[in-house]
Amino acid sequence: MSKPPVLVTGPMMPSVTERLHAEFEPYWMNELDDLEAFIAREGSRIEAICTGAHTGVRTERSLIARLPSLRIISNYGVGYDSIDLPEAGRRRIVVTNTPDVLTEEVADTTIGLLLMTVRELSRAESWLRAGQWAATGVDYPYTPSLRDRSIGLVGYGRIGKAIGRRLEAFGIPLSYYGRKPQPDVPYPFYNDLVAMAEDVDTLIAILPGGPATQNLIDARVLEALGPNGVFINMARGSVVDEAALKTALRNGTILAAGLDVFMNEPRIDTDLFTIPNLTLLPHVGSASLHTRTMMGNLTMDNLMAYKQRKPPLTPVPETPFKGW
Ligand code: 8YV
Repeated sequence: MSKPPVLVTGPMMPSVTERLHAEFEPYWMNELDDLEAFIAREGSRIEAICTGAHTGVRTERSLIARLPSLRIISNYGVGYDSIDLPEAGRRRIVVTNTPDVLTEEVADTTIGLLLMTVRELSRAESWLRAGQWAATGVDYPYTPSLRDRSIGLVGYGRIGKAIGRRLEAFGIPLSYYGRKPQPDVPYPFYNDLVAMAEDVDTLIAILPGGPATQNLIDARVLEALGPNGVFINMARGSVVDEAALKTALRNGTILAAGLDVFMNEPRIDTDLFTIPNLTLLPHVGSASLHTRTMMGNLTMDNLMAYKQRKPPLTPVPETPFKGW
């Protein structure tokens, strides 16, 4: 069977790289000296794109437009906000993602980041490692607690529900925000984020990025969350107004924040490093070997489905499969 040419937008994990070489003719964008020259030479042959949020490359209309044979964009990740969906849909290019296989991992990491942020766990460890315990002989200062909190889930999809299940076991009252209420959910529903922020003291963002959610968490929401407020972002950097968040943390408008996602990853705003009441993770929500291996397998299985002219396993709803 011939090997379809695939444009890969950046480095992939070894299991994906191996399968790309075995089954396809891969071209790594990050290794190309001259993308324009490559597209002029090979663009008309490219049938597939393999991409992921970690590559930092946006699959924009301008790129898609120059690949006339493109049939599938296989995304390593559940979020696909870096892909121009209207253009893919118009061209009947199928976009696939990796739902479900990362749900529980991201929910686990969310609980970790929440605890790190509220109980200041990484600050306490840094204090210990810096010799402060021995030098001062006093205990680390008492921290805020999860015990007296109520949490609003900003987004209640698959991962939001997995986070909710964990927080229920913690005995924490929950609310959720979305476009419309979901059936059989026992928690209060809000379609007004400022109203939910007024009623809870902790927000966890776990909803898709993209134009519809751009800067959803803005100065008004942070103001409503208030001086005991904690904000956790597991979604995309674009869902929060980062400048407003920095101001809110510095002014005490809210108490603390924990971020796993940022604008301009991986070259994020280094000013964030100077804010003490901010806990930072380098976009590791799903990044265990176990889960990333499953995501890599699904990314490749979708590409293989194209190669074998079978239906894709996990097309996104915006680009339904209608035949290759
Ligand atoms: C990415 C993620 O897949 O799934 C997502 O949407 O944000 C991550 O798990 C990761 O950045 C690799 O591209």
